[in-house]
Amino acid sequence: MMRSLQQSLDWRQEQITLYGKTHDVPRLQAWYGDKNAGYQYSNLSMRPLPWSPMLLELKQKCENASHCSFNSVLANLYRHGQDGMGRHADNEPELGHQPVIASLSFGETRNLDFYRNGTKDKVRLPLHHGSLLIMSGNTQTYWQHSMAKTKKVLGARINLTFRYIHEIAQP
Ligand SMILES: O=C(O)CCC(=O)C(=O)O
Ligand SMILES: [Mn+2]
Repeated sequence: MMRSLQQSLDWRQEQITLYGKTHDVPRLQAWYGDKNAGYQYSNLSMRPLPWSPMLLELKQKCENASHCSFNSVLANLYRHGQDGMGRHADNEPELGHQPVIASLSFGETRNLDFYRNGTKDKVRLPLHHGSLLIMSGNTQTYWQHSMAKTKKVLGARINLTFRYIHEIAQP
């Protein structure tokens, strides 16, 4: 599964602009989903790639396990220990109130750290090959999460986060 996702997904290097400087994000990403599960940012519309049979099969398994339905998946490829993800909450308006996010991990075990807003509380979850993490309820309201980089020499990890993207009214 790991090999086949690594070879078959359409991995892209996204960039981010911070304080006027453009950087590569420290991982590769791919976004798949239903045609109407896109975002609209002013005059820019972002469309997911169409589902592959393997992603649809994994989506079905996550739906069965979570009793929720999903219309898109954001895939992350952490190539080595120097790839990671900064602290954030998945709280975009398109995800709606109390979103359910089903997160599948493959390959190298990496730690997902959760930080309780306004406190020093931190919970470290090692995410092993084949594990399913379901974030739901108030997780995105009261917690942020991040995947720290590490100097350890590590192999690749793939993470699939299945989400339901709502169509939102445009201003
Ligand atoms: O790689 C992970 O386990 C976390 C990914 C994540 O937080 C995200 O895609 O929003
Ligand atoms: Mn996240």
